[in-house]
Amino acid sequence: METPGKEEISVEDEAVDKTIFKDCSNITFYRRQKQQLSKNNTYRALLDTVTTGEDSTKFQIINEVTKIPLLAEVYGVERNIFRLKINEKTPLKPRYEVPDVINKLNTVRLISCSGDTGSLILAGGERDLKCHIIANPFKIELISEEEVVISINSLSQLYFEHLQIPHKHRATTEKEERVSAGASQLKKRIKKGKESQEDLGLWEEKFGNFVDIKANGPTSIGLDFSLHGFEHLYGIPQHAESHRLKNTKDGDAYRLYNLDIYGYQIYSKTGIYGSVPYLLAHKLGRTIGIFWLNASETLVEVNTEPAVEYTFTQMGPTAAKQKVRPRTDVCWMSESGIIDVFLLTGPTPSDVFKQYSYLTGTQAMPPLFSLGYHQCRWNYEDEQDVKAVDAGFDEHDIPYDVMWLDIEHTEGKRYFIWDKKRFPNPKRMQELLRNKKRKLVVISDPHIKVDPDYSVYAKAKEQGFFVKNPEGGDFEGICWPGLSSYLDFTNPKVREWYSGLFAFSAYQESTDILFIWNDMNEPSVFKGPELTMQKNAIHHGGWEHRELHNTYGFYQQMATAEGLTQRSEGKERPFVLSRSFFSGSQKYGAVWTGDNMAEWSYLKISLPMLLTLSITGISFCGADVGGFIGNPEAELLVRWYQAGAYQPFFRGHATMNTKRREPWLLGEEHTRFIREAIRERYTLLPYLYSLFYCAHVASEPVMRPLWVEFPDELEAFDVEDEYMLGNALLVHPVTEPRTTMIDVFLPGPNETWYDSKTFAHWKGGCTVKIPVALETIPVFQRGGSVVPVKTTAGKSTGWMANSPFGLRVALSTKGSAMGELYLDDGHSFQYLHQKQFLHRKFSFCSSVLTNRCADEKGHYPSKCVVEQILVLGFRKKPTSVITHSSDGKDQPVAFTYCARTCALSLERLSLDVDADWEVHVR
Ligand code: NBV
Repeated sequence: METPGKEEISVEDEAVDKTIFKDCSNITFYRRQKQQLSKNNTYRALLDTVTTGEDSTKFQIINEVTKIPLLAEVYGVERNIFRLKINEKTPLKPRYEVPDVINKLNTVRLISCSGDTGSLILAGGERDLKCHIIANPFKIELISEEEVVISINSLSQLYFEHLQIPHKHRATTEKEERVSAGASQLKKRIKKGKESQEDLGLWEEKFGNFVDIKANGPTSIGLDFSLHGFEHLYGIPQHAESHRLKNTKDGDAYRLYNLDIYGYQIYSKTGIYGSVPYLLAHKLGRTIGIFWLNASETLVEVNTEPAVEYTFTQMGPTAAKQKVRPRTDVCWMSESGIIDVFLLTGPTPSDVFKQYSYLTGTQAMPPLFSLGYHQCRWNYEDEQDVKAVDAGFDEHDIPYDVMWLDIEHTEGKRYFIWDKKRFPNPKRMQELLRNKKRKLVVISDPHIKVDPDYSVYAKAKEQGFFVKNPEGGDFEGICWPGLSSYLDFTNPKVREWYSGLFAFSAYQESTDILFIWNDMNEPSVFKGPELTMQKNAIHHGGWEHRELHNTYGFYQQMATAEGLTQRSEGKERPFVLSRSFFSGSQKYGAVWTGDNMAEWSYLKISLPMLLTLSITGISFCGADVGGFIGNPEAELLVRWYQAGAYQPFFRGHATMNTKRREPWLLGEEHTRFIREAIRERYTLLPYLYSLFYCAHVASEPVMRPLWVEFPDELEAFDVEDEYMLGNALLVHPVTEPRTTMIDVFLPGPNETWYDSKTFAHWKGGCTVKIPVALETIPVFQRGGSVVPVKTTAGKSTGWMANSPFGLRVALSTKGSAMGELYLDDGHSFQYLHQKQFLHRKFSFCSSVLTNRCADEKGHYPSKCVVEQILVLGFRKKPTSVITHSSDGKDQPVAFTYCARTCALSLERLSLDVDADWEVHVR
């Protein structure tokens, strides 16, 4: 088998070799900042340089030691967002500013009201928001309703390494002298601290056998933010860590550096696969966000000072008490670029979600099939294997939508070219799947085999489309195909060309049921430093890889999604799964949490990992069900399917050399439980699809931590072993072996919660003990909600288009409930361009359930009917139930009522889902 890379990195079922990856002590820009900042590091704002333009207010700030000025710009951005940019006033050459991530923004003119001498107040936005700039020492305070919410640089951690001319080319200028005065101070300090200049990596940095030669010298930046009253912070994926950010005081900072870490360690702050440099902070009454727009290696320190209460006894006969609010200090440090930071002022979680998606876009509306179950393995060996696995699902009556092919489907890891020995007739295989109304996803990695006879390589080479090495030749590294070059997706021309490779005419034997998976796009380079690309490789525009490393995968997914859209002339929605990601990746498809292990602890950590992705804009996320590495015991596999069934992206996957584990291979009983979990997923699809629509148009995450739905409830702020799917379902996956009882926290003292299977109900605001068997998935419906479902699961989503709906109505304490259904063709952009969609609203009030239009703009004729209605929490047995249609016809319907569970059930109804009607319960 032609996979030279595999022997070279260890693909054993063992965890990470730590010597390959850095921790903070090996990161020189971090060490430099720590050393320098421990000394006097004051900046002063020169308020006499203030100029106010249409878009922004500009002023200079000066370092008191080096006297080199920086230029600060403050922007008011629509939706109560502030943006602060700090760059060198006169850099030797432009510094990297992240392109292609931020949408076109409307700025809001800030009005300057004079502060006291030595300060300036800028006001703007719709609410009472002010930006207070204090000159000496330089500090900015963001004030809302007379209260300081965030202060910037109050800990004097502003740090800026100015571009310098390399020593060999130097002719000293005045500015140069000042820069070198700063540098020589640093050198003196280095000497004192017994660290050599080399160790601080100014122009060169060593790690293991790797040397990073820095043509631009040291370029790092940093800034601190104090969040007043906040002790709960979340965000900055991707780490295999708790949902709530931890203090980093005694350990490593959170690292944002996209890396391929096979079997990554859990409860670690090391960076894996993707980065979203954005965090949210929440306290009672307010949620805010900080988005640090930088694509170079980034570190984030978090330090919470808890609330304290001082008692002064010496002040008089009665003791005086003073409360000091908690505060969390966050320090962002990046290796390169400029300071470009957005402050999202909330005040509610949902405002912050909207503010962030205004900047970076919302979740793409996925094609419906992609919310079904995906069956993957490295690898399904050949066409026969695919056929057999596909048939296995039908034999065992388990729905599934998508078959996946990993790297072995290609000819020698030449993406876009089929291995004809294994897959002699890819079209025939796709036809088989199409006839079953199923899809195929194949992998396409960013490395391209160095082989002049491989047309993708030859064409890219000819056009200069590969990332370059510092000497000007094509960068070459080892990956699956052996020696490979890497497409430079940062170049728009490369993206355009790459997109074209997905055209049906270009991609031989591809059809419209084939979709794409981008893997290894951190990028993964087997013999590279930390298994990635050297930082001094050169991209389009002459930019070093270090400047944009964290966006490499983002660009590949962008180009792939564009390619899939274009091949249908803009008509069909793409589906692209990417391992690497950045802010804004949500616009291009789904992501997953990479190479996890088949262990209970990895099932458990998948919840906080997915919650963190979800609140940072990436709703379409999942973890490999079963765990990628190793062989899950049957119980773990069942539990993982049960959890995955209630998560946005639901794919079973396993690495090479693991035992086959298709859902029917672990004995009849386990097969039954997995079948039930997958079937439950399929019945829930109307609700899930509606949630994705809501993520797409209204920026609400699909999977939500409890604090998002219950922002006023302190007990909810730390919960990460359960979550809300939309606003109606609370899911508490079982993540421990041999569990017979679990504690479920049911939030909201004014809420009622219903067990979705037994219909037992509880008042919220307490923790309840729930007995669980292996078939139990603890899911609770919130009183006051209506969840639209399908009454049966089909073989795949394609078979369910016209199948009947059911409504699960769970009454609030007031006896009411509400819910929505979104429906469209499930695959095209007609919902957008032609408004071909149906958006209905169901409400139950005063014993009447109504179906009404929620958005008059949409039209989509549906043949579907609502066949079943279940009302939970209906206190007394009705005497009659009558349906009332819009043409005035009344019809009595049969019902059953269970007095023990207070469940009213209406069956065999035939109410058009797209029409107005009422159901009267008397
Ligand atoms: O393409 C092979 C695998 C893939 O199955 C997995 O999902 C990715 O995360 N890929 C990594 C490369 C090899 C990992 C050892």
